[in-house]
Amino acid sequence: MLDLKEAYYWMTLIRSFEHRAKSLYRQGQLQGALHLSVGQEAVPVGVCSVLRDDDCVLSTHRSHGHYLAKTHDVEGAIAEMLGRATGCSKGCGGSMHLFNRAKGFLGSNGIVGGGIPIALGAAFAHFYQGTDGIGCTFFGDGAANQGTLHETLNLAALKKLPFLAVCENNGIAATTPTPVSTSDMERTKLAVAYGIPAERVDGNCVEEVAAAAERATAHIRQGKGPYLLDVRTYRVEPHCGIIMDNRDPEVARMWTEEKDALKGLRERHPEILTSEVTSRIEAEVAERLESAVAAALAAPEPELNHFRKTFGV
Ligand SMILES: Cc1ncc(C[n+]2csc(CCOP(=O)(O)OP(=O)(O)O)c2C)c(N)n1
Repeated sequence: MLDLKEAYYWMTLIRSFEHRAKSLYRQGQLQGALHLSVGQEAVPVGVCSVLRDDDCVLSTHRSHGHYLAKTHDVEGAIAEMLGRATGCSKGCGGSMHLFNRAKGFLGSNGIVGGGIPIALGAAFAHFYQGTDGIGCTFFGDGAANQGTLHETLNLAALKKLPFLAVCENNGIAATTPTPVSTSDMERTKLAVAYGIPAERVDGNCVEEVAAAAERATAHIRQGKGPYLLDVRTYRVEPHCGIIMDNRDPEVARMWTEEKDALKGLRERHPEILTSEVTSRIEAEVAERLESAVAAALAAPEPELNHFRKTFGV
């Protein structure tokens, strides 16, 4: 059963984290590419609410929300993005290379579709070890056109592997709207082709995402094989900080105002998420985030020796 206050906390934290990362980027404190997931917070929070530490998650280039929802490691994430030795990848990875083995986060990935077969490997590991753990991958609708997804779904179905595929279907890949690149928007059909059960989910409703993820993980943990979720959502920010697109302003307004995930959650549960409760959560989030940023900025950069040992140079 989804804890609504907990879900509100993490969705608020992810959104604030993204806004803070954007301001650090603009100040020149944060190096490299920055892919923000503002608007999509309900997807990782809903899915990860039913995952355990021993379940493995593989992510994408747009990974901050996935990392935070799976690990709750705010401090390690911001330090990593600021290139500090205290970061979750020791400051050597940055935004697209977050990693936390203890919490089952086996990496962000700058290669579109790159995390999908790695999650299959994690599913194989659980299968061989005889556990009821899961290999889960998030991927975009653009990545769903990569051959790697089809190869992975085939093998996962063939071997009945504990594999959960979560398509974050935000309707656009970089600046290309999905209908321009994709013959059929209905991603559940990809799974049906391999005999894998699949559901289409409202990705801006965290309760719906969590309920679908609960059905999926129950199926997988019973040894019945893989499951796919086609989660419909909307990316509010441009693809990579600066790359603008020509999306319909009316559609953008609908998603950001009417269908906003945080606003919807508040409105559906006014008796639990009272203004007192949400204000307290927002204050706690702001305080935690600012102290994480301050600690990261005060932390040392990785030593050159560490790079030498890691990369052999
Ligand atoms: C194999 C590969 N091809 C192209 C790119 C360039 N690229 C980076 S993000 C992106 C769009 C991905 O879209 P989608 O999978 O829908 O994810 P979203 O950005 O919407 O989260 C592209 C084409 C890449 N990083 N890797």
